[in-house]
Amino acid sequence: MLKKNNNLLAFLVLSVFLSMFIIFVVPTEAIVLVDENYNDLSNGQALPGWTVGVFAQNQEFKSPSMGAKVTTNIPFAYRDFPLTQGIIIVEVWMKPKMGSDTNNGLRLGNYLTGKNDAGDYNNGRILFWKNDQDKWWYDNGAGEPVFIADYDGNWHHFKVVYDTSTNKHDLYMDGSLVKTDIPCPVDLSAGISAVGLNSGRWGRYPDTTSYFDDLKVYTSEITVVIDIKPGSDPNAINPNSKGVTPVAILTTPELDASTVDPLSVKFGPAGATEVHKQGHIEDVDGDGDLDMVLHFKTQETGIKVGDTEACLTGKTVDGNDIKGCDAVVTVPSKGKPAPAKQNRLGPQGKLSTVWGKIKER
Ligand SMILES: [Ca+2]
Ligand SMILES: [Ca+2]
Ligand SMILES: [Ca+2]
Ligand SMILES: [Ca+2]
Repeated sequence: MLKKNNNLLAFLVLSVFLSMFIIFVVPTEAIVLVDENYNDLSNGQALPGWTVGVFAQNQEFKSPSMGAKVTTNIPFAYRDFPLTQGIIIVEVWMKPKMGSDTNNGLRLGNYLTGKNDAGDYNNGRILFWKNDQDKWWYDNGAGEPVFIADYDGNWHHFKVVYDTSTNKHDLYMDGSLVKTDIPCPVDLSAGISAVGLNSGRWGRYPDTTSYFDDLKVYTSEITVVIDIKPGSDPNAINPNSKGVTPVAILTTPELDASTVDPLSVKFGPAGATEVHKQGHIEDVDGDGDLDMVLHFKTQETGIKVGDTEACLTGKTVDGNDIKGCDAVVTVPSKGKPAPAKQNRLGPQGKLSTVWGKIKER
């Protein structure tokens, strides 16, 4: 009986873990800069790799059975990583202390101009926070707070998708987009090298206690497997056709195709968009999972006679960039595939894009 209960417990724990993993999976080929769940630390232990004011704790956690707490207001507690340019994604679960004595926010920055007297990076900025009125805010880039939501005292998931080439970021809360292209008042175009958290209002360290868990920092990269003209191989395309070309985005361990935003997808060198303004969800390759089929007007794709590959780009609903390519064989208007142009990639092409670039210190 005891063994049975243990098995049940293990199953429940595993189920909770897997459900979280599925919802907020890090793309497998991303460059991971920080990936911390604190599960293997001991209660009260100072977090390795951080400045002062953050500790492992077993009271509140999002992944079993340990989380972390931040107990410093000024300066923030910082976790450094290699200076990185490109698309940098930060994900974290946060559970701030309720009430008027606690602000709890997340800051990004770099070491390039050092730290101020208080110990915060000069070249850094708080991007969002819970304030002393128990409301969530983000900075509009001009130093003005913009209301996101009331704070209910529960755990919330935040995701920042920062593009150092534009110095803007997209912000997501609990998987929903809050705002795209939020400018940053400090210039982080040279790269980001630190994430910081704070908790409190009045004091320097130590101040009040807020909780966090499952902190991840990584660069954007999702490999998408697409199948141009599903079921056909080679993928013969007549660039002069007035018809449509179907393209399937296949579900893989790295991607649930149903999470792709069909309106964000562009196909071919000219970036054709979906004819029906929607994705069609079906198991197009018969492997038991649901894929997304999109249709593009062939003449809008920009595919030219002689092209041997066509690519698709887009975004998932929670903001990750996707890209995938597949082989094509163009046919002249009269009909047959041009000879000797084999589809060397087979029916399903594969290509990934690395957005991040790591600089050595
Ligand atoms: Ca944890
Ligand atoms: Ca095909
Ligand atoms: Ca599949
Ligand atoms: Ca499938």
